[in-house]
Amino acid sequence: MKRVLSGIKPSGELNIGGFGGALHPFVAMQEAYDCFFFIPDLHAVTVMQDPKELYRRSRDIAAFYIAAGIDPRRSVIFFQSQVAAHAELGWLMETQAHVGELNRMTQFKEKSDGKEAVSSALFTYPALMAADILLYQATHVPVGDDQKQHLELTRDLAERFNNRFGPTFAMPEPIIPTIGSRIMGLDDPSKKMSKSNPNVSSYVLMLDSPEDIRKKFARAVTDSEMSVRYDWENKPAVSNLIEIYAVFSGEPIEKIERQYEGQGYGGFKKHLAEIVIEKLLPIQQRYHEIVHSEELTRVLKDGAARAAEVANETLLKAKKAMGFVTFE
Ligand code: AQP
Repeated sequence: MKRVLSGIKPSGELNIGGFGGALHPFVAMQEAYDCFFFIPDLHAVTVMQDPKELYRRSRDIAAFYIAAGIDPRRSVIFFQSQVAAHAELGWLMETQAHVGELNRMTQFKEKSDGKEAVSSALFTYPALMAADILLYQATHVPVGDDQKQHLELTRDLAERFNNRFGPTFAMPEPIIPTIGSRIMGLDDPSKKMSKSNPNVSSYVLMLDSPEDIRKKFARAVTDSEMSVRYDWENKPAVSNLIEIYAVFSGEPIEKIERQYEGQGYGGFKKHLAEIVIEKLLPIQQRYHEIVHSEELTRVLKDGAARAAEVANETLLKAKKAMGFVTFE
């Protein structure tokens, strides 16, 4: 059985980067995999979160999962903090991870750079991420480009654990979407489009209005060549826009290049905005219908119970393998 586990942190407002690299591929994956999609709220608190905002954003992400097309009858949707096995196996995985390995994680370096007080949880985050994945015996993990290093560490920890204590965890493989795995900021194509970027023009939010989406694409940086050509090395800003176009239209890159050949950026950017608006409108509508609903609460309660059943079984296996006294 092929099984997927992945999630989107409720650490900010969801933008089209998270849609391209995560949500959009999640929906398609339901066809081929047994899927567990969680809201990694324990990961969100590795940096300071306002409690009210965390609460709102956590439900938001869950509502976006469903609004975008994740079907709760087929896939398990749940909050990480509601399945205690995550924190428990996270601790056990910390005992397997080396400080040197965690020190090499580029995301930690980026997120801690220049900060005075950095939580120890931000440093040990990859051990908890390993636990998230290994608890479900996930065979595949869809990740954006920036999460590849963390998944490599998960594989190393799984292998180390299995060698020390006997076969316990499945070895997860990454699935990196060919298109949309690295959507960059609209203001600066050298930086990932990120929830925590303070510059509002750097991203398009899933809930942005059509006017804001049009404005943001109109202002997006390009270059002076005036040709719609996909070439990340020499034309990163335009390549990023083409990539967003491809994710939202489902059209191949070459077709997009041909369609806009010999035309400047004006028309291309206008069409891009309309394509994004067209895709987002029904998702926004469904999101508003369910975000405060009892239906969403029911889905999440049911999801937590289904997830806990699988997770607790693996946790028990891991604890027994390590020599803990258990009475089951
Ligand atoms: N810009 C992006 N392009 C492609 N994929 C992306 N992902 C995030 N941003 C982009 C992918 O979405 C999955 C969930 O990411 P996450 O929200 O859990 O964490 P993140 O990567 O740390 O996202 P942000 O937006 O940068 O949040 P902050 O700023 O709070 O850390 C992952 O697979 C990610 O690769």
